[in-house]
This record gives sequence, C-alpha cells and structure tokens, in this order.
Amino acid sequence: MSYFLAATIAGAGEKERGENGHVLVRILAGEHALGSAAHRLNKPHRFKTGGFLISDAETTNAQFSAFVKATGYRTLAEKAGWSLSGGEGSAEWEWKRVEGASWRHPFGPDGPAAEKLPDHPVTQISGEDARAYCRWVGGRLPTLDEWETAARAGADTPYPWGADFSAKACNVWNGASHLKNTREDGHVLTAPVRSYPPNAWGLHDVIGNVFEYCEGAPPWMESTLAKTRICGRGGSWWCSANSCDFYNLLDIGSMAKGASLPNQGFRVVFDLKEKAKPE
Ligand SMILES: [Ca+2]
Ligand SMILES: [Ca+2]
Repeated sequence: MSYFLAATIAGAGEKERGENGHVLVRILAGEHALGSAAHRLNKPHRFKTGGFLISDAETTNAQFSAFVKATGYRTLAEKAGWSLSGGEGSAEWEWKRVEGASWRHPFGPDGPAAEKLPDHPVTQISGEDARAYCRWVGGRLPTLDEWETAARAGADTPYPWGADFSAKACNVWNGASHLKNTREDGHVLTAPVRSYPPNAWGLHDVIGNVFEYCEGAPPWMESTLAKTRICGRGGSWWCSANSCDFYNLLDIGSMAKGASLPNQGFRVVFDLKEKAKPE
C-alpha cells in the first residue's frame, strides 16, 4: 500500500491509519478562506479550525459491510424495502422507486451487488445511516466548512486541480443527457475509490463519484428547509453539465433527510484526540 509511504503533504500532515481501514489526512489548525465572490450562494467567508482528521476516500462497500456485520445495522432503505434509483436511459432528474434497492443492491436486486464491488463507495444510505457508521468508527460527518477546507487543499479555484473542468480528473456523467453516457471518464456508475488523482493534500474523489453528506446548513438555507434536508457536496457520477452540475468546490446540494440515493455517500472526520503541542 504505497500511499502509506507518502511523504509529508503540503499544508496537511502525513496520511495515518484509522479505524476500519480508513486512511486519514490530517488537516492542520489554521484559518481558511472559503466561498467565492463569483458564487451566488457560497459567499467568501473565513473558517477557523483547530485541526481534524478526514478520510482520504469515500467510505466503501467493504467498510460499510464490516459495520453491518459487527452491529447488525439495517439502513432506512432496507427497512422500507425500496429506494430511489436510476441510471443510463433515465430522463433528466428522474429517480424511480425501485423495490429491493438498498446499499447491498443500489439499483435493485437485478443490478450490481455491493459485495462484488468492495472498493466502490457505499450508496443508498440516508444521513442517519451515515451518522450511525461514523459513530461506530469513532468519527462523525464533516461540517460544510470542514469539507470545503479539505476538498480545496489550499486551492482558490472551482476545482481542486484548477479553474477549468477536466473530464479525466473525476467521475461525473459524460453526455448531453442521461439517455446515453459517452464514457469519457471511464465509469457510468460509481468508480472504485481512489480511481482519480488526489487533491494537493491527498484526498481522492472530492469531486464526483458520490455526493458526500455534510453537517450543518448554509446561511441561505431557510431554517424550515434545514430541518427536513441534509446537505451534500462535490457532485457525483449522476451529475452532468445539464443536470445537477454541482461537481465543484463551491456548490452545496441538499436532499430529504430520510432519503437514500445511488449517488450519495460520505467520508468520515475524526476529532484530534491530543492537544496541539506548544512550539
Ligand atoms: Ca462517469
Ligand atoms: Ca465524492
């Protein structure tokens, strides 16, 4: 596992081994400039952190499976017996009710099985399910500002790699509509985590693959809405230029709290246990 040997990452610490196979990036204490004057909703603001650890990848099917095996946990979609799903051939913005869809079979019983895709991000989990997993490993979901700090890795551009979108840098939806995917980035649905180059601090897939749940609500979100929805960031394999183009460092998406989708996952944050050593 060569990524454990990575030398010190500029602006962050070395990668560390965490619980349940998580590889963690240490975000150092400091103040970060977030948002952008060019963005309609995510206005420039500063975020001060005492530092934290964040997983370098989205939580995988294998990791979620270990949690389920250890605890017997059942997700909201499993309890309901169905979830929303869709894929190539769907109309824009179309999620359909699929009987038997759950994290084990995100597209229904006839679709790909999670146990055959251990290194893909877990999906079809609600925010509550993601929080239950985080508690089990001793962590929590990132806040909106923690996510943006770690995802930017010091960049002040809309993408961690620069100002312009690059189809080879992340897993989103390639094509004018969801009727046909041109497969430019190599994956129609989820990709194995770490399939694309990391950002400057070593985090993979902050853009694309699956949306990542975050805690908190942005200032513009009405309090009534914040009670019923949970935010997600970074876009996903489902997101195209013409439909939900949130695959960047600035947009903040949200979905119903009790819902689960095949393009929604999460990464885990761990609070630092030790106090910062004086210089
Ligand atoms: Ca893709
Ligand atoms: Ca992602």
